Amino acid sequence: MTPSHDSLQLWPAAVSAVASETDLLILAFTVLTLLLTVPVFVAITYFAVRYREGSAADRSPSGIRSNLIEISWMLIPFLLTLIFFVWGAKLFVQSRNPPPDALVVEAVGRQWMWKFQHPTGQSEINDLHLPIGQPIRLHIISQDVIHALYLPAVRLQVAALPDRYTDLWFKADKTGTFHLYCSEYCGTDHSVMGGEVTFMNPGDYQDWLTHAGAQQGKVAAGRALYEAYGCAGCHEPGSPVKAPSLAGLYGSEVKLADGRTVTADATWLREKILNPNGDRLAGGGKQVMPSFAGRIPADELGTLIDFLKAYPTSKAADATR
Ligand code: HEC
Ligand SMILES: [Cu+2]
Repeated sequence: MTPSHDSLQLWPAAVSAVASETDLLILAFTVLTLLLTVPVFVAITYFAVRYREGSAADRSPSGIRSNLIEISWMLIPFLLTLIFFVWGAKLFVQSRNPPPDALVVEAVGRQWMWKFQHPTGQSEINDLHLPIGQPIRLHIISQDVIHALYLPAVRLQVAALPDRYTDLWFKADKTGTFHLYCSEYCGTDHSVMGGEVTFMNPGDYQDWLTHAGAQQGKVAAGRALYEAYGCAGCHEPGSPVKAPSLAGLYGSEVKLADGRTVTADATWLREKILNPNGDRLAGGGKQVMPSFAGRIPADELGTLIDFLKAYPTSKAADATR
């Protein structure tokens, strides 16, 4: 499923016709640049050696004066490079004009995660599942600073701006899982702001929407929130903060500092996350957990708690990432 993170890919896989055409454009332009520059450097080297000081070369004027030569050496390379201008402009204009029948997926960038919402309502965090053989339009906005959504497999990237929508559209025709990045430096955790885009056959996509998209995708989304909101930084074993592990917490009995014992159900968890200074734990150390009231939208808090419910089976949650 996962693309190989460890191998160095100089030329990433291309999954759309536009991506292949972009590669061809780059290759052809590289070849043209070489054709125009290599002869110049060869001539410089040749003449530098031939007419070096003290060489016995013939230095009398050649007598050749030709307007045809002068005009053609300027005009031909100019026209050749112009072909690439037109070709590049065509691809650019095409990339700005999504077809009206495209499937619209909402994308929201935020420090430091991507949230995607499918037209049928399912949403996912950092990962994106899409069908092939159909135009897809990502309708993108940012909730805070400027980010940029970059999908190397379709050779496209576009800025995610806080004050206006931007679009990115493509039609993939190969299945597979590829990287997805934020390509605009946006703060401390910019480097982890990304995930994977999975292109699937339309049937598998429908399947994903009804099953994974609704259930296990939710746990994976909750896990992404658990990391994005910094919970993992304190609560995972090995963190410098002595915060209790949250694995297996759901449904267990929690002893409080005031002597009461409560069950860690959804309501209590919600309250503890929004107001960590209430219901202090028995034997707890310094209370350093920040309040998340007003910071986590209600739907995301629900997703986070879904993840905590599934946390005893955290291996399964990891597998969905
Ligand atoms: C800066 C470190 C820090 C961060 C970030 C943090 N926590 Fe905590 N958390 C703590 C500490 C410390 C406690 C123990 C509080 C106490 O003693 O009452 C705690 C307690 C809890 C508890 C109660 C645990 C128990 O065993 O009953 C829950 C649930 C919890 N945190 C969830 C979260 C979630 C969800 C997030 C992210 C949205 C989060 N925490 C972020 C430090 C942190
Ligand atoms: Cu970013």
